[in-house]
Amino acid sequence: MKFGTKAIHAGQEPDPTTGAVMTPIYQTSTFWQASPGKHQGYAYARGKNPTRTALEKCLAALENAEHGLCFSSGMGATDAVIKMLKPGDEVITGNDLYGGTYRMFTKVFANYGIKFHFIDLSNPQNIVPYINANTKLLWVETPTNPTMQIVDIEACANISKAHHLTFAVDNTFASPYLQNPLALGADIVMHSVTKYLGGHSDVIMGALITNNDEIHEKLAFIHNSCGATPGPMDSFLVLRGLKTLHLRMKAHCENGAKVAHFLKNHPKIEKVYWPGFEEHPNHAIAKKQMRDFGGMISIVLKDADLQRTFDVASSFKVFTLAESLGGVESLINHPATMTHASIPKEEREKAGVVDSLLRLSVGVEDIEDLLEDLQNALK
Ligand code: P1T
Repeated sequence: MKFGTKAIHAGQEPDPTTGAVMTPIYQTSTFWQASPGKHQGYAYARGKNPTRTALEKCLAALENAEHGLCFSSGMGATDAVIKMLKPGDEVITGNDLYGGTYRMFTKVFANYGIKFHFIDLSNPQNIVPYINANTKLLWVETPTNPTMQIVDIEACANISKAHHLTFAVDNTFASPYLQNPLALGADIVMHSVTKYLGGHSDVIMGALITNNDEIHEKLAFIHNSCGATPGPMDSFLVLRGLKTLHLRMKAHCENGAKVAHFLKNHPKIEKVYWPGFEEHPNHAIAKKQMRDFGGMISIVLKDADLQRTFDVASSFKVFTLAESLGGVESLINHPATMTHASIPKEEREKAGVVDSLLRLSVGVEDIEDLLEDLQNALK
């Protein structure tokens, strides 16, 4: 089955009791047992709920994978991956990450004796000197949030295999429409489902997808034991959102390319981060591992102090100033004070997340309105 057909149908059969074509919202915490342990596959909804099962199957299908698990947020999903580790274990990851991921690694799990190395992954060979006998996990975001660095997934997978590391990719910015890390050798794909998969800025959810039975068993155990599981209503909303994922992503990519080219020639802009430009340092890798370049773009304003940056960010009429991304509506965000505020200034500036950087999530509105809004806000 092709991608769009799977987005609409995978994991979803007409309801066996009523024939309902859409998967019902099974709003129940528990399930009847004929005698102790004798149930119809569902016992207690933290462990399993039929609406969530349909969604997990659909998400796994979109990554061409065997197993999917949905979590109550993207952070909940990341948390479960790190909980596979033990005190003393080490993780290698990028130096440009979603601020919440950086915060969890440095402020939560560092206290449990797990060591994190934040390094420049634009050349995967940079990983090798950091590997030692304690290194267990390579955690990669690509494209990165917010500077749109591209990390070579296949090269990272080869290094991980050679050194017996588990390799996880946060595929949030690309979505499975643009990139399938498991096919390139990753062990785990993580998604903030909140973003493109949900697609309508009305749900917080995360997912972990894998083809490795052993990893899936470990993650499923943590999922049920620690309990960061989403409810059936949210699962239904994402199933509904997924039905247009392929249509939305096409439109995000088209609008994203037009906005990126418009901004590139704008006199008030110093720099545009978008992997579709030929001069992007890893454009060739982006072309190799992604089907298109997406709707996420970051810009650095020319000669702008914090006040000027705030003034620009607040003057949009169509783009909404808000955290998050990947919904049908265009959003603008100031990473330094919003999504990446928990990263110390010196750290974030090493990756280019300066005070004059703004991040755009280009939505699927009419392109003329988006370009006019940008033109007016950048005056
Ligand atoms: O918000 P949540 O569903 O918990 O997902 C966390 C997360 C994980 N990974 C990436 C790459 C992300 O961008 C996010 C969430 N990001 C934002 C809210 C943001 O505006 O960047």
